[in-house]
Amino acid sequence: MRIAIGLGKEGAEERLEKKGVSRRDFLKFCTAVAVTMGMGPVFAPEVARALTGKRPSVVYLHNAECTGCSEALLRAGQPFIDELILDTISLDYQETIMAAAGEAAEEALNKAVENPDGFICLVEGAIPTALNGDYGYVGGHTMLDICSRILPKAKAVIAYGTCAAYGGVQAARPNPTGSKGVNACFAEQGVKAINIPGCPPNPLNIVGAVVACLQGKPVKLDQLGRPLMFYGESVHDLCERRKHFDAGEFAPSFDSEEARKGWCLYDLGCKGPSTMNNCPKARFNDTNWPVGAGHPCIGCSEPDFWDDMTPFYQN
Ligand code: FSX
Ligand code: SF4
Ligand code: F3S
Repeated sequence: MRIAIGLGKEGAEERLEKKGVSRRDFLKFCTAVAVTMGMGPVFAPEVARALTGKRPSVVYLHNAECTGCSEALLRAGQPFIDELILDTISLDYQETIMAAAGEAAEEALNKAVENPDGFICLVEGAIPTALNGDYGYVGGHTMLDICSRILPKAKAVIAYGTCAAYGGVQAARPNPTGSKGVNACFAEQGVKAINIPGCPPNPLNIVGAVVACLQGKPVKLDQLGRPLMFYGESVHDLCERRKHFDAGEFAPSFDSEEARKGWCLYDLGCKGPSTMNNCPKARFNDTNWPVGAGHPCIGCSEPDFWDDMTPFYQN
């Protein structure tokens, strides 16, 4: 059966095919996004339409971080996720991957921000606020200044990664750089970012959030600004080892027969019970997730996890 996905008059389907993304692969990816968004596979055509309609202007800002979030997105298993993101949105500014440098890059940023149709801003990394932002510069401007100039003008702001959402490793005690997440920094300027935490987050969650923005649908958030469609359940409640937890079967060591048999990793430090995320369902690269691979959850999508969830291998 041929499913009408209505890829629009702009020829997005052709553009993707030229880059080696078949219609079938694209639809499979849209199905995974729709399922992750909790809408079910039948909504794949709707996701496809959102991703291939009018190309929205996107500005992607980097702050204090390891850039693992970008890597997770660009190295995702689906060979086309980068094509999809880079081709079907108009990524007007991205410091890590853009060809432009120096003044040309600055100009690209200014132009994108003045786009009369507006722009979506993705933010990666925490914002160093101590010493008036002196701990982090891009192109001669502090990250603090850049974000406070750009974010209030965006149609939507998405804080991608635990660092952008809550400060992450940069904000770990004693936090000499005064690093903070986007909402902690800019709420007073009217910024209300959607948080997609994880260190790094699952790319399906960021694509799902972008799709929701493109569809203009209200995104229901929890008290920590995370979309309930991705962060509404705990890792523990979704975990495939949960039956062993309930039966009191705990692996005594990483290299034990019990660990291999799928027993619960709680005694080895697993923080799944206090972590809200969909990792067991939305596996990374459609392959696996930490606990599935035999490593305890370290709570990487929770605020202050470097302080509150450590030591990682004890409970
Ligand atoms: Fe943070 Fe992203 Fe962890 Fe790294 O940039 S969420 S340190 S994976 O890369 O911000
Ligand atoms: Fe919960 Fe972790 Fe045990 Fe899974 S391995 S059931 S997340 S404590
Ligand atoms: Fe992070 Fe735990 Fe998922 S460590 S990737 S929230 S399983």
